[in-house]
Amino acid sequence: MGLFKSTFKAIRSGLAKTRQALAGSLRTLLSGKELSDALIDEVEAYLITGDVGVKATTEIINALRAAYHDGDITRGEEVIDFLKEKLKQRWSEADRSIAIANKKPTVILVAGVNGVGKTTSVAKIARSLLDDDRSVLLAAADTFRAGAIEQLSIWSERMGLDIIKGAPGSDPASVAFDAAEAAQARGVDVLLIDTAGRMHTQAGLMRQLTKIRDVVAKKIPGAPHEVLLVLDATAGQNAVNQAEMFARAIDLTGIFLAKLDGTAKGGIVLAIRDKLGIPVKLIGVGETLDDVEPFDPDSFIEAIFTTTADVT
Ligand SMILES: Nc1nc2c(ncn2[C@@H]2O[C@H](COP(=O)(O)OP(=O)(O)OP(=O)(O)O)[C@@H](O)[C@H]2O)c(=O)[nH]1
Ligand SMILES: [Mg+2]
Repeated sequence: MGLFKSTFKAIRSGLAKTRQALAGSLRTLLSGKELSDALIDEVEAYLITGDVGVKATTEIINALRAAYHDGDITRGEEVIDFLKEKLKQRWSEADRSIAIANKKPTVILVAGVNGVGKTTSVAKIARSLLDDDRSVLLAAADTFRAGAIEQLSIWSERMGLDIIKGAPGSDPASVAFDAAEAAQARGVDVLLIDTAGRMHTQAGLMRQLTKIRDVVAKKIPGAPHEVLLVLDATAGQNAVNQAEMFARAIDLTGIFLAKLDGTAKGGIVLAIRDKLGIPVKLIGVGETLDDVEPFDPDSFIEAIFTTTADVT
């Protein structure tokens, strides 16, 4: 289902830093050269720098070396296409779309560490849903950080959306409960719940998150239909560690990888794919509401390996 529209151009511009670091450097390294073991070593170093992850890099480099020794690849230029193909092969057809419940409302719970981009991502998802002609209700269940309710309220005003909020310091689970009730009563299509930033080490806050989930599930059978973990792509391997920890506390259905535009570490998507069984569903490529894209592996890989010269 084409819930969110993907444009190759937007992904391309959002991934400019990763592209420069990976494809740009690789092309400079490889062009006009005979392939050699030494050159393959250098390709390996670039993949590691791009945060593609050790597992994926090792497997791909072994395959490249084998192809080179078999005489299937002899020129540096051929390596880029080989890498693209191998990287694309690493993704299964796992469902990356946002789950929409048969019976309204669909509930999407958004969680993550402090400052990763949760609130902005909630607003972006709301925008995309509105563009898709779905009605949306927001829940400001971050009652913890001063200013958080206000921040989501500003987004809601800009989009003309209703928002359910509690008093600062109030129980976020009760805000979530009120919001679930309101979403049902008003017959909205999707309820989006923003939560406070928390570290996996903060046991009390992690329990609060599962409590939010539980009250919503009690009110709306089958909810939350999505539990999205927002990760900050600039955090590199740290983001992978965060995801592992969160997954232990709460069942995650997908990852929203924010701030891909701000990093050369776009290869982190691959590391996430290898380490966790959780699909990256959406990517954030900037600070405005439109800067969200569904994650599509093929477009993603094309975007990081396509230089300006290839685009007409
Ligand atoms: N460049 C870029 N910046 C982003 C993106 N997503 C969020 N940001 C910025 O990251 C900063 C933090 O975003 P928030 O949405 O407030 O993050 P949060 O996770 O809700 O933060 P807390 O509620 O304090 O835990 C803001 O300055 C956002 O504009 C993105 O995809 N790209
Ligand atoms: Mg927030």
